[in-house]
Amino acid sequence: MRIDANDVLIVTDVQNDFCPGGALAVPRGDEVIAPILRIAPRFQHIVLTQDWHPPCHASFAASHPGRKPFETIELPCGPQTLWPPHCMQGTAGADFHPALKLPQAELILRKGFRTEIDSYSAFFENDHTTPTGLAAYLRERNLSRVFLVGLAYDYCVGYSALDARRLNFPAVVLRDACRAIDLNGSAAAMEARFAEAGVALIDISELSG
Ligand code: VGL
Ligand code: ZN
Repeated sequence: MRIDANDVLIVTDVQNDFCPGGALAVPRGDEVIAPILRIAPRFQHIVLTQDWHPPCHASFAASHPGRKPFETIELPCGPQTLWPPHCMQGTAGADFHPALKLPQAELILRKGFRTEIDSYSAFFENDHTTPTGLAAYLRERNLSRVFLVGLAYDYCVGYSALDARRLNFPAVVLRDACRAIDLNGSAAAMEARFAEAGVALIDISELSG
């Protein structure tokens, strides 16, 4: 697959809290950094996303007395998996991993900043209707195809890819530049949804140009 001038690389949530030693460490999460740095120079446009929660965020188990991390509860906008507090605004855990050196990135898109609602996708909050502004940004800049990498494969990368397709952007997930949380089969479930939605799933070795 050839990379062209209207393609954008969306680097999802490569933050300290999602890497080993972090508050919500994705197994081997830091292993995405080397492949991301290897392919980044081939893209003319890069967007970074940053999970960015206020202190008592609705996705934190600690915000729901008696609840534990990795349980699911019902919120007004639907089911919500509860997480350990992570990526709190202004903390070291919310910083990008120090090895993720991508100064050429053109946009840092923060998400999950409203207390009452989570946002896995870079395009919509978890009500699936409140836009983050990313679709309008991409359209206005004529960035028409999205390539997705980062953390976590089965949550923020995955939901961003599905929403990209819903908005009619061709979407390509670079599988070996992602790592999954894999909670109750979530990685396999997301892959089934990729197939249904027309998300292309390739390894970075399949990129050319
Ligand atoms: C994510 C769970 C909670 C992610 C963010 O980046 O995939 N997962 N917040
Ligand atoms: Zn989060």
